Amino acid sequence: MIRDTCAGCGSMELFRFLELGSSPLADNFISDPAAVEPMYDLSLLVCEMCYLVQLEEVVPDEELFNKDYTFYSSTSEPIRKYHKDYAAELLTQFEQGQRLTVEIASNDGSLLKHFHTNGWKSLGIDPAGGPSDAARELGLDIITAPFNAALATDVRDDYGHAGLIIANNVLAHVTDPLDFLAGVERLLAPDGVAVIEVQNLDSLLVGNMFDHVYHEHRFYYSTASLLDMLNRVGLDMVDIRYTEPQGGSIRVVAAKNVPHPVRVNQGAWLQQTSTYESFQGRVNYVRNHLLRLIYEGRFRKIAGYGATAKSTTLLNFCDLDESVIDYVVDTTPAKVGKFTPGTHIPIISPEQEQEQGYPDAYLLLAWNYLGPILRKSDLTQQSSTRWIVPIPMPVIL
Ligand code: DWN
Repeated sequence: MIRDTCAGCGSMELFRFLELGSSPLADNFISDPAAVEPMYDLSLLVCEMCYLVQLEEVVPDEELFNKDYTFYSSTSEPIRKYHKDYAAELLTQFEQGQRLTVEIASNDGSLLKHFHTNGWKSLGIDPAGGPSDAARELGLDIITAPFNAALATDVRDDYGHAGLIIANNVLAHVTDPLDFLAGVERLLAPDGVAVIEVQNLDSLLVGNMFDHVYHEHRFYYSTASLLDMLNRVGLDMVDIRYTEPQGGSIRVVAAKNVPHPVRVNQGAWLQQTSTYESFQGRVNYVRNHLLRLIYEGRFRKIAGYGATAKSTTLLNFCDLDESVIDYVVDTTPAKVGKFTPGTHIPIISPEQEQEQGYPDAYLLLAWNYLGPILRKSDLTQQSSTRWIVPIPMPVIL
């Protein structure tokens, strides 16, 4: 579907400010490099009325989030730790007694399990079959379906209102955010709270994080555009904080009938088209500078570190395929033995890499974990291995 009206306000005043060309599905790691992969245009639009940023081409859910979907939260150590800390905060802050806690986009139960093991009445909702099955193996009650207002009615009728709804890193992934939020409002108890976390558009633009643009991420929110969407369905902000995941995220607590809603001075810069006009130029510079570092570095052997979804955008936009990158090393069993989408670079495990020897340089595809990875690598890699960090500005460490 090619978007020609804004998903937030319905305006047709859409300005295309980022073009990344044709790209495969970011999490579609393939088993056969000769397979024909579906490719889709990857372009970003900003609405010049409400400044909601959204993908121009929308790929259907059934192509993105099916049983072969390879992203399992629990396979990423930093995500596991983040979820444990996140759950501990909510368990303390929002005691529910026997009221229902619902996590929308519960994936493999990495976050929701902490509520279940603490005796909270909990329910997970996720469209991806594989991760849902993994969550059920933890004893979790899971509905395998995309969340929307219609499903919210069914859940409310079957389970009752929810005192706590958690929507972590999902509002960017839905096809109709207003319908999604209307469902949150419908399922939420009158005095309930919804905790919603999304990647921060502010960080994406300032940090040149163009690799965070891929077909799973249909929307990109600033504080102002997120608040606008909440208000359109009768929700308001009770609290807001800025968190680390994905290079910088926004976490809001939303509720109904908020007597003193929180307001944040977003800064006018995100409410003017000129801000977006300069982004393509910066992205092109990052690509050209990265290619200069790679080709002028005269590294005999370069490997990718972390087969991230975002690396699909980076590698395809920069034309970095198996002729330049020897392999990608990744700790995720479901990805090992497969190939990167569109660029067909083989993915190997750390154990396989140890057997075959380390590269002269790593292209750090999981740059959002720079700290933990460098600390860990000091323990395993030869000290002469260099690190090419692509975002926010390419640099060699
Ligand atoms: O929206 C999404 C974000 C939240 O998470 C999903 N669509 C998919 C996923 O995006 P991603 O793949 O870019 O997420 P990560 O967590 O940045 O991916 C990390 C990848 O790197 C994993 O495949 C694990 C791997 N890894 C590794 O091999 N060694 C990670 C670390 C920290 C490591 O030390």
